[in-house]
Amino acid sequence: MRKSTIKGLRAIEVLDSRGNPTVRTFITLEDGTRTSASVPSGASTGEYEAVELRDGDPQRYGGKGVKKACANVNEIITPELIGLDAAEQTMIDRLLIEMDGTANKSRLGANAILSVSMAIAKAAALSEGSELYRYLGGSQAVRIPVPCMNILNGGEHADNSVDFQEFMAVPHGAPSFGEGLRYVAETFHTLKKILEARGYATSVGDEGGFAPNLKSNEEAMELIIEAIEKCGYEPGVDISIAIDSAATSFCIDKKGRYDLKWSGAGEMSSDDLIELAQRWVQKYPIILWEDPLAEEDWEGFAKFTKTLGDKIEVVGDDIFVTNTKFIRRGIKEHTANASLIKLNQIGTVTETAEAVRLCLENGWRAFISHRSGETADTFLADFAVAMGSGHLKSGSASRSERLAKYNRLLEIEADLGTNALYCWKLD
Ligand code: 2PG
Ligand code: MG
Repeated sequence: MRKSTIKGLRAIEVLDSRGNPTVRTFITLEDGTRTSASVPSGASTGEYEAVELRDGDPQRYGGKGVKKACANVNEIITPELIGLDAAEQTMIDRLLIEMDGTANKSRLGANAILSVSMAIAKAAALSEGSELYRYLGGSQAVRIPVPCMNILNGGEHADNSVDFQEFMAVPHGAPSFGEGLRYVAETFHTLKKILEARGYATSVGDEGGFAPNLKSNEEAMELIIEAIEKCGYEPGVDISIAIDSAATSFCIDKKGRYDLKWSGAGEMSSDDLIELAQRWVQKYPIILWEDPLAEEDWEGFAKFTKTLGDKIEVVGDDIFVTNTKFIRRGIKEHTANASLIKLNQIGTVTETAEAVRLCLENGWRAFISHRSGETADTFLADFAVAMGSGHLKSGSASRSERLAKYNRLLEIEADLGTNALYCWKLD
């Protein structure tokens, strides 16, 4: 029997950063290795994401309990996995997919499956005495991602007047990850002072960014640029801005009509939003724009990419849901030039890695992402380094579940020493 043979698995219901139930799975190997993995949960979810199994019992957590998903790990998955070698990640992930048997993991639940898939990877790395990033990525795993720090929140992640969900500070001009993190953490603190001075609230949204009631979406850009400059950094050189519109959350219908309801700016078409983006890209140091249009607006998305794709990174999140089927279509139709990558949108480590590879092999970028509902699990940080995708978003410089990932990246950078690579461009 190999020392990394799976001896036991056990899932329990724990709470995420929003106080909603999620799945944590503990794993034990023959050699005594013991670890656990917890899955995150989104708010602005894509329609075709793998299914997060919730109990639907109104008596518990408003129906959001995950007892069934835990029972699926404990009663259905565990008996099949005991005795298998945790080092066989791909084989075990394939088995999990087969056991579920549905296209969207709705039988066992993607939350159940992913917690097991992640726990297996963590345990195998520990058993081997390897750091997780190295176990998953091999000796090539030396690229630390540029931290895209979401310092201002809107849309469904906040209770304010800003339509676009995330405004991120991107320290691509920094010499190292640690310095980059410092640049954007300082920007975050300076932004707080600017907001205070203008009488705006400095409470934070789900991902730890500020969530003030601004007069317009554009004011968010102005304030961030002011913060960058006040810190002594040059916008566009040291720090640029990335936006996640999360446009599915303000799309009215499948005809490409949108309602900027939070700011009260009113209805807009895909073309109007593309024009707005063109103006903003000309005026502001924007480096990346995620979900500028809704998940069903493939045509608008392609038009957006045709207009701005040579200037900025255009990322599809809800539209691709980390699913190679949709990413493949996107590559063929020039829908975007990058995909967001979220482990729980697809449900296994192997499939997520496949989605990243598909992007990179086709000249696309892959933007590794947390969810708005998170736990202290730092799997994501190691995964980002293993995949060498060059950038990651894990929220702001507040809320420990966000900083846990950034802090883990500091650890990895220290571990890699002079081998660590930090660069926005992949070539
Ligand atoms: C997004 C994510 C993470 P959520 O839209 O990119 O920032 O949000 O987890 O709510 O889908
Ligand atoms: Mg998004």
